[in-house]
Amino acid sequence: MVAERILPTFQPQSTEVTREEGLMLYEDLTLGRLFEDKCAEMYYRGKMFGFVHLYNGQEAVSTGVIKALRQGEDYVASTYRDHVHALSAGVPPREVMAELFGKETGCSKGRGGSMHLFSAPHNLLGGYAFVAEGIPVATGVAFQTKYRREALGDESSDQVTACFFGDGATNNGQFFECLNMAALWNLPILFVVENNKWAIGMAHDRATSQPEIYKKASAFGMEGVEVDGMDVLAVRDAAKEAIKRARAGEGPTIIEALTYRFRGHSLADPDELRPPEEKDTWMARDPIKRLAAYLVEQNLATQQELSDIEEKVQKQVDDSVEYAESSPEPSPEDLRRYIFAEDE
Ligand SMILES: Cc1ncc(C[n+]2csc(CCOP(=O)(O)OP(=O)(O)O)c2C)c(N)n1
Ligand SMILES: [Mg+2]
Repeated sequence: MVAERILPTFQPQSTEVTREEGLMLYEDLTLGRLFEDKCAEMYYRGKMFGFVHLYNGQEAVSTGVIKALRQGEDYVASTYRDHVHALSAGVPPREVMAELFGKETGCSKGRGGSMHLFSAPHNLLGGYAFVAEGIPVATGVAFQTKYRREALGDESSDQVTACFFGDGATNNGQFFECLNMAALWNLPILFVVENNKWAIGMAHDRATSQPEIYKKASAFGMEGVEVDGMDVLAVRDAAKEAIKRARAGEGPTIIEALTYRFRGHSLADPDELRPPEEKDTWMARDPIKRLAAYLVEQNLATQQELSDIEEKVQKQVDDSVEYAESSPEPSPEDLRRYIFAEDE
């Protein structure tokens, strides 16, 4: 078997983590995991329709990047694997679950479903079903921030956009076009590649001429970094650097986070193609267990405090299901509503 591409252990001493931050990160990671586990349960009980792509295993990327942003001010663009990005961005679990159930109270009014979570109040620019589809949208948003600041003289326009997508998306033309424009105009954007080694059943190394995606940045004169995507502190550290650079007008960054999904591509995927040894290697690197061990070892939290967080989050997730179940379906009279922006 080919050796796994794994980075040296990140040294958390190089970064500052307070107890408060550590607990906040732990809570967000746990919310992502328990929410997705509940989705699997609800999907198999027939409560959700269409494709549902879970994020288990990749939580450190969402938490590490989004929790380093200014919540509700900076922008987040996602993919079809979007539930956890939405949660990290602050969309209430109730609204996300209701959306997955196709209910009127969902963040996209039940019209979007799993792959199309959207929330204007949280600057969540959406989940996108087409691979790489969010990249030009995010690039446009980063452009408007810069345009407002430089052309319209709005000093308060200093938002940063974080654009998430997979390894498979980096073989799509939109990725290269947007890198070119983002570098050319020094846009305040983070291109966060979640390299989970697979695009459905296609192994990344078989699909691309240069598997180290962060190196593609150099062709555009852009910063590119690789980071251990199973370590939330490492991701947070890389994200903070890139955000600082973007906010200071010093341009975009590619962050290639090396990660792994613990479940199949979607809940309809029997997941028979990935080698068991590969799965074992990555599951042993669970980002949640890793942060828990660090917090306890550093005396930043006790095991009991972490269990209390899990219990609190589980209640929130259970509550989101009750909310979704008891919410109304969209009314047939509203079939044509929300197609245009003026339909608030
Ligand atoms: C433009 C386009 N081509 C093909 C597909 C079918 N498709 C859906 S997900 C996917 C794999 C994408 O893999 P990656 O970008 O690595 O993201 P991951 O699923 O691993 O998060 C493909 C090919 C699609 N949705 N859109
Ligand atoms: Mg992938």
